[in-house]
Amino acid sequence: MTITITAFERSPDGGKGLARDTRVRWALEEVGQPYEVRLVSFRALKEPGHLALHPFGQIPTYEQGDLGLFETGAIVFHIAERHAGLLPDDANARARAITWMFAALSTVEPPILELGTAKLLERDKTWYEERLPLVEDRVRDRLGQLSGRLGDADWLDGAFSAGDLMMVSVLLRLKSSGILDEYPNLAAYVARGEARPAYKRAFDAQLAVNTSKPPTG
Ligand code: GTB
Repeated sequence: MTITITAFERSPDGGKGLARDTRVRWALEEVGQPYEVRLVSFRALKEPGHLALHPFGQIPTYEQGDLGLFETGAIVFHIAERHAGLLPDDANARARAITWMFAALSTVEPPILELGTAKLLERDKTWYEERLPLVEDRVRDRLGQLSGRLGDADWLDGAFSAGDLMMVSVLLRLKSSGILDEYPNLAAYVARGEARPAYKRAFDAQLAVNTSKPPTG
């Protein structure tokens, strides 16, 4: 049965791969599953057709047969559970890999999103300059802890897993901030993720969408 995901018709990042369809594309590439992409405009995201699939009117979504999913955590977990390549066979190692997926989304991503929101939406506030270092330090707190845990390992827990896929995807958002480079082992970890052939295919696929001729109408 065909897998169809949704992505922005035009991502605001112009194809830097930061919109969350990239992590779903990456997971599908890692497990070797072909997929189709339905491109959605910002207007269509909030229309009933899309809201029936995604209650919050966002991308990405995942459809296969009569299954419809939203939330990248749930989507990547579903892909990893059904196809070999993203979760270890050993039950305890599998549970730990899933733990890292949750850690990426619940513990590491929130301060990174907060930093992005501050820079995007709060620059004109009188308190912006005062608040920004506090927000940056909350990101540094998490990166320091993560860096300590990763140490000089290639991946978070043995072989590359869905936990790494999610953690690298979350950290990629920091690349332009310079903060990631304060943690050389994390910068190298992200670079290892980006060097994976499956990531490159996913990145190129979203780039092609965002650099093609603008949609008409
Ligand atoms: N928790 C959800 C998940 O993990 O699936 C979050 C999904 C989400 O935030 N989707 C965003 C969306 O659809 C796109 S990825 N937003 C439209 C809306 O809410 O109306 C977030 C995103 C967008 C753009 C960039 N960028 O251009 O740099 C980066 C990330």
